[in-house]
Order: sequence, then structure tokens, then C-alpha cells
Amino acid sequence: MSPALFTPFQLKDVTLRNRIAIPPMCQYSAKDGFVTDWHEAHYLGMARGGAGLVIVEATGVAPEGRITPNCAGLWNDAQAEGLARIARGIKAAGAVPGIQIGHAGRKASANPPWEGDDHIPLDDPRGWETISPSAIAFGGGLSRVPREMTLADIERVKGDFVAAARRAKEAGFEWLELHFAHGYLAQSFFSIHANQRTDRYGGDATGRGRFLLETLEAVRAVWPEKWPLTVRFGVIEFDGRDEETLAESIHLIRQMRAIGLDLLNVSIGFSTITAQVPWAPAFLVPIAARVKREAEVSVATAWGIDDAQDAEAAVAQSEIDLIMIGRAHLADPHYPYALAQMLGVEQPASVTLPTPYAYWLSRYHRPGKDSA
Ligand code: FNR
Ligand code: 531
Repeated sequence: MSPALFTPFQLKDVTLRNRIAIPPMCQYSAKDGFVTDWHEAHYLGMARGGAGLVIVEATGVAPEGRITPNCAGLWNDAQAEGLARIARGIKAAGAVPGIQIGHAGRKASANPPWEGDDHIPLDDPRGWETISPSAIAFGGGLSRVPREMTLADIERVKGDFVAAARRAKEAGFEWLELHFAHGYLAQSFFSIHANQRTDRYGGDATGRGRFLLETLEAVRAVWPEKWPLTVRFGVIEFDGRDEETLAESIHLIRQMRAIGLDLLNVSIGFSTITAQVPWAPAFLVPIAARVKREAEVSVATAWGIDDAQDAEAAVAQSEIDLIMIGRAHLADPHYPYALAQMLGVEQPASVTLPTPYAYWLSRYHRPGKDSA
């Protein structure tokens, strides 16, 4: 009997060959927002490894919406050309091409992690002024106080999301994920730690959710009905207020569903530096299962779901629709092949890898164990 992890998943007019998705993972290798040869090798190498869906990293909807100056962008048509090559390559490898678009808000204008993960000083030409719902800094290395957004800023950024979504469609992506998680701009609007506005975009959960719903609605109007429109959202902050945040999040997700959300990628808020995240393998799966049950929406989730048994159980028992496996794919772009072997799938190479690899791997045994 085929493991649940290796059953197809249909959402709208898109069918994934299995339940394994590669979540967006910044490569900090773009130039002026343009993807490079690095991205092509990176994404196509993983797409050939057998995952059902490959989501291209957080791509800025505006220059100041990038996390670092080395992040990808989709604020002009020229940038869409490089991304179109990657979308074509992912599709040709048998995976569904996805892309995540976002705005980094008060976490923007930062150095890449290995260069400090901290704000670039304002007198450094590489940096830029950051914006956020309120003039409240995240803290730590990201302690520069952002400018509070005006209503004109809010309208402009919503428009930037719509324009980037249009370009993603033109570039041939068939799965769109709005980055509403991890302490970036949209998450900041929902977070009591970052949003202390007193106008219609702040205050209670309704006010704090407004930017997310209005942006989703505006993007829904330009993203084709036939392709999944999804959101990655931090449903919990691990800040001591979890029950309230979860209840507010589930209510917001039900409103997103009414607007046309096709799947919610359950993640962590990361909007306060004081968070106490209970890191453990697959620790978010029970929360994602609760979101699926109570918000009545298809869900994906991530975070340490590398172990084959954990991944299989998340789909077969917790009924998570898609498992996002990130860092394991940095270590082994063909990770689905390893998972298929671990789960005893018949013909694991033929099920996960392209013919030029599968033909030999399904015949060739490891040296020393068998005759050639
Ligand atoms: C990430 N992550 C991430 N998440 C996101 O929503 N957009 C992004 O662009 C990135 N970028 C990124 C870069 C790198 C190098 C890492 C390691 C992670 C989070 C990622 O999608 C995933 O949720 C986590 O890595 C947890 O999953 P794993 O790696 O434990 O399977
Ligand atoms: C968050 C992260 C925290 C701990 C381990 C892995 C990843 N990510 C968020 C990413 C950028 C890199 C750090 C984005 O959402 C863009």
C-alpha cells in the first residue's frame, strides 16, 4: 500500500505528484532583485529530486520590501523573465512551480544571516528606510525604529502585491503564496507586538487583520481561479498569549477562506524577539491539524518534519494536506527519493527521479553489496 506521503494532491486545476513541498528558502543571491544562475541550479536541482511542489523564496513586491539587498524581487517586468525560466524548469521537472511574494516591513534593509542578520546602517548606500504599521522596532540586530505607514503607504503596498501577483502569473507560476508570516509586514499588522495603530488598520483583531484581508482580496481578483492562491501565516507567537492568538488567527483564516483562500501554510509569527519557540521535530503539526479542523481549510505546515515516519504520520494521521520540508532539501535535493526508500515505496527511484537517473538507480545496487 502506497504511503500517504506519496499520494497525489489536487487543489483547483493543479495536481501535485505527492505531499512533499519545498518551502520558500531565501538564497540571498539576487542582484537588484534579479535571480541568477545560482537560483536556476538551486531550484531545478531540487525540482528534479521528486518534490510535488517547489515554492521560490520570498520575493519582494517592492525594492524596500526585500529583507536584504540580495533578495529576489518582482517589482518590474525584467525581473519576471529570470523567474519565468525557473518556473518553466520546475514544471519541466514534474513539480508544480510556486512562488512566495512578500514585504519584509520592519525586518527589511538587513544583512544576510552570515553577514550579521542585522539592519544595514542608514548611511550605508545599500540600506533603506523601513516601514511598519507602527514606529516600533523588532529588537536585537533589527532595532532600527521603522516609519509608521500612512494610509497612502498601505494603499501603495497593497498595489505592489497585486502587481507582483500579475507578474508571477505572466511568468508561469501556478501556485502563489502570500508571505503573511515570520514577523514581516503582513504579520506585523496582525501582531499586538508590532501594531499599535488607532485607525482602521489597528486595535482589535478585526482592525489588525484588515491589511491581510484587503491584500488577499485584491490579489484574488488578479490571480486565476484555476490556480491555488495560498497564504503562509504565523498562527501562533509562543509569547504567552497563545490561546488568544490561535483563536484570533483561526477566525481570520475563516475570513480568508470566504475571500477565496485555497490553502493555509501554517507557520510561526516570529513578530516578537521575546518568543519562546518550543523547537522539536514536527512540533507544529498538531497546531496545523487544529487549524484545518477549526478553519475548515486545506493546510500545509513545516518545521523539522524531516523524519520519514513523522512526515507520513502528519499526512496519514494528522491529515495535513502538504508537508513542507526545507533544510533537508539543502542537504539532499533528491530527499523525496530518500523518503520513498525509507517508507518502503516500490521502485523508489522511478517514483521520484527523472528517467536519466531512475533507469540506472532502479537497476544499480550500491557497490560491494551486489554484482553490477
Ligand atoms: C527559510 N524559511 C523561509 N520561510 C519563508 O516563508 N520564506 C522564505 O523565503 C524563507 N527563507 C528561508 C531561508 C532559509 C535558508 C531557511 C533555512 C529557512 C523558512 C523555511 O521555509 C522553513 O519553514 C523552515 O526552514 C523550517 O522547515 P525545515 O527546514 O525544518 O524543513
Ligand atoms: C526563519 C527561520 C528561523 C529559524 C530557522 C529557520 C528559519 N526564517 C524566515 C525566513 C528568512 C530566514 C529565517 C523568511 O521567512 C524569509
